[in-house]
Amino acid sequence: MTDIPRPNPQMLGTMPAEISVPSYDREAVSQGVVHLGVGAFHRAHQAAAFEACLNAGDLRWGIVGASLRSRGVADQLGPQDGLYTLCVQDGEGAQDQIIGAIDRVIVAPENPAALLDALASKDTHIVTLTITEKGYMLDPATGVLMHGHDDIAHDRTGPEKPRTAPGFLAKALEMRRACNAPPLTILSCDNVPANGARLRAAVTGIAEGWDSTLADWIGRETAFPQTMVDRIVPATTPEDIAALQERAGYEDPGMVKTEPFMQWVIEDAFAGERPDFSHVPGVQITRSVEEWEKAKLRLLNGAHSTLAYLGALAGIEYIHEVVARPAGAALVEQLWDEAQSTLSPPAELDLAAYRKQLFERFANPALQHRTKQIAVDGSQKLPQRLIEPIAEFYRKGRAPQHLTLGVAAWMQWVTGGRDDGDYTINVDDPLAPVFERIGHPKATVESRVSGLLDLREIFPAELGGNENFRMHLIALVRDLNQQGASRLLSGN
Ligand code: CS2
Repeated sequence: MTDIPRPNPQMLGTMPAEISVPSYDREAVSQGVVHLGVGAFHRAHQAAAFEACLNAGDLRWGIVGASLRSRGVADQLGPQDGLYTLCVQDGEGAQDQIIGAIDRVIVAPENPAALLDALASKDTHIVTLTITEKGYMLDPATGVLMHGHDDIAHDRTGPEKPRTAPGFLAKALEMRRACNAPPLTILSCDNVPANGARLRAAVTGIAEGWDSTLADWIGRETAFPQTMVDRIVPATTPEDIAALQERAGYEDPGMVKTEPFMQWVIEDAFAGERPDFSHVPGVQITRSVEEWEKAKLRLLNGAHSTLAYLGALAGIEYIHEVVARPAGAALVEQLWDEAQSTLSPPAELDLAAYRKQLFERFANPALQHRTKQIAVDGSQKLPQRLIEPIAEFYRKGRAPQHLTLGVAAWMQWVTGGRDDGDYTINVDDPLAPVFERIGHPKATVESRVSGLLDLREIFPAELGGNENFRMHLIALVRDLNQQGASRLLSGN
């Protein structure tokens, strides 16, 4: 039996033509980018955009990746010299590309000094982040830094070994000031509203605890443009790795699978050197990102969360299966009608075409995007996806039906205990212990709904204390509790 090879630099010259490989000399690349949170999303999104710049001959944009928690990605990519396969899957087949942009992966808890050095290096011009909503250490409803959190309290002492992304950035900026490094652009690439401004607030919130002149210097010298990122990237499964091995002849545990669609809208507010993104499909540089972001969060992510909670409660494994049901498809359109009425889209964004394309993306059967994957971390996601548009409805004296159903499904998921098939629900969320208390075995629907509405980190007072909203949710959660979510999705 011969050993199955892993991706490696020697194999790049002999790849079959169907698999594209880096067209540049990897040895000649300098690392202009440091990325925090080198998970699947980064590898399918920003890394693919920087790879396009490298393939176009601009060799400043190699990436140093960092994991802030586990060493999983370092273990996958280390033996592969940073190489991995991006598999773009539509209903028809897969398009495989070996990406060479990632030079190495640093595991921050094991080697914080290496990460600080990379962030402070004069070659580094751009830092990108995909650390998920909870990585910002901000109160989800208000965006204020969580001063009470142990890791923030630790990082505010100015330690040599920070623990959080804002802590690493503040420390590295202090080092850059000391060595006169060129201005840095820090691009938050998470689905967080006003992500640039929020990250700036988190980083300066830490720095000003040590030295107020540092916070001022960061304000002057560092750019935190707002961005909107979009690409559906389901978790890679052992079956995906086996299928790639079957067609390509190598084993790549670092592979990522995604859809053809990709969008990255970046505010035109860089501080120093930047790549020429004009030739990279899907990347747009624009003066204002806000309305793009709102449209994406409320249409794509709002529908995603609603379908995920209802689907997961009903025991439906994948998003494409939820929208394949006529009742699931109808629900998406009704929810979009409500969400769309809260938007003021930019002139270039044709919402009818956007919705049509989005529906096709949800329906892509090749992606196998798990409802339970999207159901993770709802406390961090719901405010911007569903709760803000609902609050806007109530401010105008109207009560939205379908957006509220999304919140009710989440409430049932986090405090109902069991799904329609009577399986125990495993809630994955930073607030899971709080949800467990609220959803204790003797809790009534009323007490569950009221307990959740009292959480000010999720519901602003104007909604949490709104009696009409509470009654509406109680009716919806009671229905889900008694009749199940399957009934809603089967249309009976
Ligand atoms: C999803 C997003 O898991 C989730 O919460 O809604 O990751 C979604 O797939 C991306 O935002 C698409 O760009």
